[in-house]
Amino acid sequence: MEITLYQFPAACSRVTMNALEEVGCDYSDVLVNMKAMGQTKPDYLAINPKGKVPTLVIDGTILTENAAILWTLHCLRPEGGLFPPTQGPLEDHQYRADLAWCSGTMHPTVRQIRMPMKWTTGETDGVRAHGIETFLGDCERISQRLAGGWWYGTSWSIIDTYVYWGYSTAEKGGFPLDRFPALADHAARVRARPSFRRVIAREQASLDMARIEGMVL
Ligand SMILES: N[C@@H](CCC(=O)N[C@@H](CS)C(=O)NCC(=O)O)C(=O)O
Repeated sequence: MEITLYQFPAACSRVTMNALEEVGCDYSDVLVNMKAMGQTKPDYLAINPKGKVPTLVIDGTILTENAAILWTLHCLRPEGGLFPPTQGPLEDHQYRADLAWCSGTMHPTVRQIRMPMKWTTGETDGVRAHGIETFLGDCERISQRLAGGWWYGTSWSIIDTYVYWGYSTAEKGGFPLDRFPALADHAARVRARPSFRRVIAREQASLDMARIEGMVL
């Protein structure tokens, strides 16, 4: 399989890259320079007309939407460990519901906090404050959910990286993550995973290469 990931370091494409690293796929990655609005340029819109990362291209088939991409990777490599093994579609439903929650509910709330200007043509303080209030409740529930160690108890899943991406991005937008010690502990364990370390190294390498090529980031 020929796989290409269109990504921007620290964006939600980080979750897709972690999934690729975890299942052990060979892939190339292309940096979409979101600092220069590269996601809105015609060459990228020709690949993903929605103008978002991630985009994953597998043997010429274009996949968008993190939740759908992650589920597809799980279906392609069920032994890859993105989700714990289950008995069938009814049990699997919870995994799809959790992916849908991450992308459809958590992600927009996080963006309200980190990029409030995308949510209003007016002042941003109220938008961010509302996002923080919503996410405080989410982080209570995420903390409870992690009581067994990981989102699904004793074994890591890609949902752990997804919620990690959510709360770590919110923190960059001023969210008081220090109120949630369980998340600090979880964050350290997500970051310690070899697959995640490879993601950080690979994102950094893509930034270094882009700068060498003269891209302003
Ligand atoms: N629904 C999409 C959202 C992806 C998304 O919002 N990606 C952000 C980066 S985290 C992006 O590309 N933002 C660019 C923009 O909004 O202009 C998904 O879940 O994949």
